[in-house]
Amino acid sequence: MTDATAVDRSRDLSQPLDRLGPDERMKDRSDYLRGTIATGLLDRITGAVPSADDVKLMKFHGIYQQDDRDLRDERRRQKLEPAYQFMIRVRLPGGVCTPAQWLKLDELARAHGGETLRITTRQTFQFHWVLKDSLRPVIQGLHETLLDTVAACGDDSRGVMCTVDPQGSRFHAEVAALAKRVSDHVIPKTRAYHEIWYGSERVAGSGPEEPFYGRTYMPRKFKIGFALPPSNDIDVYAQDLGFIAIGGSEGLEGFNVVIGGGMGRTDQAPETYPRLASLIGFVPAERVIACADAVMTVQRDYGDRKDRQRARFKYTIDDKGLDWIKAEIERHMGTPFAAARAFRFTSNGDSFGWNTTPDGRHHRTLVIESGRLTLALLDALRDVARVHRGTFRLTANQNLIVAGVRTEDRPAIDAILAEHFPEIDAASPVRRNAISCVALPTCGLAMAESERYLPRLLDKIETILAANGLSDEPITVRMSGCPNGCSRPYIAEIALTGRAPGKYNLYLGGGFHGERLNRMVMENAGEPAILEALAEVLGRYARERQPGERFGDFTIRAGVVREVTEGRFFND
Ligand code: SRM
Ligand code: SF4
Repeated sequence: MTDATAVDRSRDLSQPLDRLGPDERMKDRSDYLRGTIATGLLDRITGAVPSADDVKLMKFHGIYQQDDRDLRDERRRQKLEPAYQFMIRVRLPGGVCTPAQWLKLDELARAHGGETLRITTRQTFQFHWVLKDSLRPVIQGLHETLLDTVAACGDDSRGVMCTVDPQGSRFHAEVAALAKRVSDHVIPKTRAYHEIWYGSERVAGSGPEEPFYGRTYMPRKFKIGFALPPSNDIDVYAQDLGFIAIGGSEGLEGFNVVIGGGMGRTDQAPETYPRLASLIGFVPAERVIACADAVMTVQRDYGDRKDRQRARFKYTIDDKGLDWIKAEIERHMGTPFAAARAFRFTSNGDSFGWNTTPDGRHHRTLVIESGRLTLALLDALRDVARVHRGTFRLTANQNLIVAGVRTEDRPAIDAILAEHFPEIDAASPVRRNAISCVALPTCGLAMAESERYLPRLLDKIETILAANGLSDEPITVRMSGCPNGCSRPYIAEIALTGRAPGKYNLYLGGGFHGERLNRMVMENAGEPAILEALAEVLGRYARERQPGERFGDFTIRAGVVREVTEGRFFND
């Protein structure tokens, strides 16, 4: 495949200061993300990074400063500073790592990360509970196995996703390799990361330090994902830029392109809303990088640089108009999009248990509740990693595939899992299709519990399903601890987003394969009211559904919720 990069990446991209809000000006003066991070790390007086600007800049390096919210009140009473610690997010395009990398991640999590790892909804690992002094050891440890955290967060293109299950499509390997290439292509080029975390010397370079991003990077985070029909496991309509693989008899032909997806919204702020990505056309496979460049250029140059609440690409598209944006992308790409090709998604979930691909390799998908790798799971998976000769693949539903297993290795892996986790396959369909974000106690934005609460709520939902003969129904349930929607709740059939401790907004009517937004049916509700509402509508579903009808589709046909026909909705 030839690299057809159509966009001029060499011009100086610094933005006029009068166009910039406070965060933009901070990026502009950050010396390409260096700030004063290196000196702040040496400060022994506080467990935090002392400069507020550095806290923001560290996100571009994949690091979030947090504090243990369970301890906040007590520490305040004791007049102590908050229990500062850091979250570190690994860059893992397409969610694939080797057993050697797994063993290093495991070792670092045990030594510095509270003996736990977290699989995220964008197919990577997060360390939590990392103390300031451990930041460099973790990042240098990752480097030993060629892993890093560059641009895992921040106003850049982060975490390129790719359908993870190799069994669904014969183009899987090709598309996964392309996703990796796009990820490598779009990461920032500044050497700040190497200097701060690896201790490299600063050397004067020739040419601009950040040829694409300039000094102010993107206006906001930018998310790219590759989906391989019939699986929409990565929720391509939630991406700023999504590529939907289209194959023909000759092989991979190219990709339908969707733009402007996003979940985040703010309560009581109707100018913010979730939006499904819009389909704008088709590009041949060899134009994918040129297309990504062109789309990112348009958002870089026209995205809102004053109001961060309205700076995501979805708002740029709605403010400028989809046709205008598409024409502008085509202008930068140098070629028009072809007409979109036909495709069909059937699910955005994972397929569990053992599956075998035509190459004779076996793939075992494990349910990992909320993606939380507890110490017991780490123990089991460390044993698996010691005998495994394939890869580990993280799914966008926070599950794990032990992939590419040779026939002769299967019994050993089965034996390890049976010994540590005899019930690892026992999760009900609704549990297998459930996602919850991290929320409390680490997330600074959480308004309510999510990861720690969803399992208990699911127990009760399972009881309702069983009472209605629906135990085998794979209904999607997603919970987020605040409206930001890190579990992609606004496309689930049942969704809960936190408003206050114990209080959630309830949404119904999303599409089973992530193709339709849901709508809010209850606001600020507690568990009894939520369960009562679910019991009623699930009861109706059991009695009135048509053969094969999905729960989300039923809620619309039955008039429980009004269908969201556009790609976005204002909370009404
Ligand atoms: Fe997220 C912010 C966790 C996927 C939308 N997200 C955060 C922060 C970093 C809180 C913060 O800014 O201080 C959370 C850290 C919690 C913690 O303690 O770990 C956080 N987001 C997560 C993860 C770990 C959730 C999970 O349980 O897996 C996911 C990490 C993904 C990754 O590996 O990169 C995660 N976040 C998402 C997704 C889903 C996706 O991208 O497919 C979304 C919705 C899609 C989207 O971007 O629109 C999402 N996160 C947000 C937002 C709202 C953005 C917006 O446009 O309004 C925020 C808040 C913000 O950016 O201001 C946020
Ligand atoms: Fe935190 Fe809200 Fe994201 Fe949950 S949805 S991880 S509470 S920002």
